[in-house]
Amino acid sequence: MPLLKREHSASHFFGVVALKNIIIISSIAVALTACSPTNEVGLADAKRTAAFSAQLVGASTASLCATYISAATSYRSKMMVEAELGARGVAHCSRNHVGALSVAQLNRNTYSRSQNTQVTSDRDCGDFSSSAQAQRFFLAAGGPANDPHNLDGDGDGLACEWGAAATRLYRKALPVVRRAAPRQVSSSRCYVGPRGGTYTITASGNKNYSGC
Ligand SMILES: [Ca+2]
Ligand SMILES: [Ca+2]
Repeated sequence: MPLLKREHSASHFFGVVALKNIIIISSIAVALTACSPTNEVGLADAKRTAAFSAQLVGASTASLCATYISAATSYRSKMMVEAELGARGVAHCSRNHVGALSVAQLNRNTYSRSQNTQVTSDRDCGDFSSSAQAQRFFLAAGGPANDPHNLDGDGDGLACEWGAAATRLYRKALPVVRRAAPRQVSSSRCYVGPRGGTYTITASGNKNYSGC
């Protein structure tokens, strides 16, 4: 039985499986200790990162979101989860906007990667069905510190066109700002009626004879 499953229709069973997924993914996510995008990735960490990336593909969206919003998840892991969520077109997890982390990286860092290692099976942007998938692969292969497949030519830490795609996803999740209808405000000003009585005007426009 695989460790990770996609979402199931039976709600109780789904709940149990989702909880297992969250625990498994979260444990790997926390284990990835490279919390800064500028950290070099060691060999052991590279293996854990590759394993984590493989787990993400089979994980349910619910467990991905739980890992994405967890305070215990490292920054690097969140970037990978964000890419997987983006590949699925998920715009938000609870109140967290998917794409926000990647958008925050735009125009922030430039990676020179002068010591890139050569790979035998080179991948290009056109080999992926989406820039989000390219981004997850890029991170799993050592990005953003290393880019052996040369998927991030401008060196901003975002593979292929993921920066633009993440921006569109992020904006899609932003709430629509609606202009509130003008509210009638009650007045505390006292008016004097024709027979000498005093009154104020309520919010609904009626006279309030006990308002003064
Ligand atoms: Ca390439
Ligand atoms: Ca880039």
